[in-house]
Amino acid sequence: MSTPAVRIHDRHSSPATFVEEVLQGLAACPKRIAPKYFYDERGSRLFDAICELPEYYLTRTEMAILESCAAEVARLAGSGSTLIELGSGASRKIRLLLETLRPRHYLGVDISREFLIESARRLAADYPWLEVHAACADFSQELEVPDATANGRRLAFFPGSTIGNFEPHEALTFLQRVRRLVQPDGALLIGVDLKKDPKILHAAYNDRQGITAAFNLNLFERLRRELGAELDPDGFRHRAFYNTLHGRIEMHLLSRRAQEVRILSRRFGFEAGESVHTESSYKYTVEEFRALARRAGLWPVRVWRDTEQLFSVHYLSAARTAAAAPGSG
Ligand code: AVJ
Repeated sequence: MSTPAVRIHDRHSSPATFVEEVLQGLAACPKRIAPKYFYDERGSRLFDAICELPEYYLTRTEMAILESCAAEVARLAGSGSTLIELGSGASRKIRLLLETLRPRHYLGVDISREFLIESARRLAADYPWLEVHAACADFSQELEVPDATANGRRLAFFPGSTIGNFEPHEALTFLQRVRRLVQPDGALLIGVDLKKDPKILHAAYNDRQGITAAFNLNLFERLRRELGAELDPDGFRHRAFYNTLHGRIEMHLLSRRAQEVRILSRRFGFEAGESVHTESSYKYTVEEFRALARRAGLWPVRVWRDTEQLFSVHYLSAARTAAAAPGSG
């Protein structure tokens, strides 16, 4: 059997950026590295394993919601559209929508190139009627669609509560960018984790099997593998907690002792207990998120939640529609 056709479109995000950001982030106070760098191939696989964890309710809850709202999304979006999945990863969630939605084009956008292409190939093999495109891009930059998909109404899909990784002002910028990407008649379907009992949140980011810890620590493994960093991974441990004031989970790599890390002849001193902030995962109430979306010019049309109110999926329209009138959804 021939390899299914996937059209690949590369964007920026050169390896130089990784080095530069790491050196800059470790020189900063407090130290930090952006969570987008978790997702090399090993990191992407570890993240897939996280999604299967009993404590990590996000993935299965969102998938159940998507299953139950697919028909309504199809009705709102119409068929023959261009479906743009942002941060597509393993592209499992999109499968819940494809049969019902019947888009003409699918465009997967992700920073992890090999992983992206592999999943796009599988999609193309499983949905022969679909035109599959893959764009390797860092969506903290301006988003564009390849010319081949330029026609047709656009529905962006941003699942997994990845929006939570952005600081609120960055989330606003990102939503504005998505609005430019999908307009004039497009929409965004987005998964957003909800504020809830911190105990549930804490467990989700401190799983008993230590997969989240391995995922977090893989960032330092990457520094060793890719940048030749001199760094003792056993000298650091995973730390995750809910910051109530900011409404976010924070992940850190915590130094167990005073030590030094060397990368390309630069030295970074750590005190015992000092950490590198590797991720923030913001949680929103439905109203908080709607307010943010409106500020970006995206109009809340519908929201779906699970019965336990753990997770939300919002359908936001770039144009004010009858369905988006105040009080609906
Ligand atoms: C992919 C950003 C949604 O914040 O829950 C999972 C990443 N980090 N476990 C999240 C993650 C630790 C995840 N997001």
